[in-house]
Amino acid sequence: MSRLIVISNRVSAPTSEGGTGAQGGLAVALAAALREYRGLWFGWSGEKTDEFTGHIDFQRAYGVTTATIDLEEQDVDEYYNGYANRTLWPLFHYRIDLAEYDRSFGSGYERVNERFADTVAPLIEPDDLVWVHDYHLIPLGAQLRERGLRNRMGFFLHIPWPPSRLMVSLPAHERLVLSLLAYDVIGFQTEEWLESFKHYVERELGGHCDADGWVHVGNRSVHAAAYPIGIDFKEFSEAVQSDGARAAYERMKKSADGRRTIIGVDRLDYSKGLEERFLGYRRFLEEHEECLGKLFLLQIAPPSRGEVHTYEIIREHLDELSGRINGEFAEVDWVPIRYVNQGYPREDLAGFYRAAEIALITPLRDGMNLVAKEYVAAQDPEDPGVLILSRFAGAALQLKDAVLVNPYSKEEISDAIHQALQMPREERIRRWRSMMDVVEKEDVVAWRQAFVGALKGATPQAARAAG
Ligand code: ADQ
Repeated sequence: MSRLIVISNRVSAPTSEGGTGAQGGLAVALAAALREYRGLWFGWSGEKTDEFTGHIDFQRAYGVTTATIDLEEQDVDEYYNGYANRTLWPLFHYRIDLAEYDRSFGSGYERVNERFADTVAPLIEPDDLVWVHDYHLIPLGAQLRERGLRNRMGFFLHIPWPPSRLMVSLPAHERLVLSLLAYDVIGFQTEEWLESFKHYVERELGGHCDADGWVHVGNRSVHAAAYPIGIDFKEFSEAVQSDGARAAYERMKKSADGRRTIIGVDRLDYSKGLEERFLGYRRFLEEHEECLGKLFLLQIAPPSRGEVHTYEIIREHLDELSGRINGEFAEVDWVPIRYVNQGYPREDLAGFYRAAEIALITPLRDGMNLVAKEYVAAQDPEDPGVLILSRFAGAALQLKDAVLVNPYSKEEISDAIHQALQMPREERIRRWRSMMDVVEKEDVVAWRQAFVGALKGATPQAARAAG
């Protein structure tokens, strides 16, 4: 049987056999796949070294082998903080106003992808399936092919694919997209991002896309499809039933003291629409004086990517805005926003979700958004809460019974909160059941099986067959 080689920017070694503790569902799902296929997970250790040596640190934990390399400071600055997070991340989230095009970022990105290719290539055997993850490693497949690898290779993009009109603002965009065609399978979160990709291929590369999901450019043919990622439903359901979750639920209910809770959980990132969310919530408070003192917004937002300046700015803005709103509306015994900048174990999150009558998840653009699915999975079937979800999150295409909003509109956010507060129990149950059905069936296990299945089944590229 083929082994599975997973390659991603960062590697998350399992911390237990099946469950996760603080780990995310993706790490658990990939670990399960690696156990099944006796595979290897390769990536950056997160550590810096004075000089890149190509030394690989192998570790084995709970049936999974991980292999990590350290990167030089300049690599981290140009590849990770630079091209990945200051160029591609904003561009792919439609924020060309924030995207920085610096030549050194582009060359650092190429260099680190080559370093990945040089170090991982000798570990790959001819029958192995190779699965590369996310925007940090787009050219890796092409670089592995240059080193003679003929394996089946797939790439999955966790974030949106931007419209062609935005994509062309990236210097050397053709080169980047052409490098993707070295893979056999390219996966996107939703049909929407897939459509944007196909549009680019037809318009900018002169390729054509057939009805069976094949994209043809020159003599290359690649299978491109949508594989919406889900949560690890089984693991998360167990977390919901755990003692930890129950304690977190009690803690929240006690501190809410009869007030209704609106919850938001996001990495502190401009794509998550936190500022717009706070403004929408403020509009609600202005329009519904009768609700003052009777509800609060619990926003959990741990800082991310602290070395990137834009993230310092958004943090300052949110500190200021939440302070201003609290100053405007708070009473001696009530604050409207509880703004918490830290991460929590998954069991705690599960309890917090269950204790909240409303989830307000309003990214301006999001590949999928797993928090929305976790919220649904954590609800009490007899008395579920209401999910308010941005129509610009990939998850909105699956969770059609959420209250969908335009996250840029204060009025829509305000109206949605009002609607959620008034929603009769029968309607909440009906909406929740239909969403729960999707969250349960289209979970992370189904996602990886679909992707790996496609990778196994993809006919080898014409280019390789010819070579
Ligand atoms: P993210 O942008 O990180 O992921 P998301 O899908 O919401 O967004 O996943 C976040 C994960 O982190 C969730 O599992 C959540 O529980 C956890 N998390 C967030 N805040 C936390 C906190 N304070 N404490 C503990 N855990 C916290 C990227 C893309 C998404 C895509 C995923 C998976 O941007 O669109 O859904 O990858 O493909």
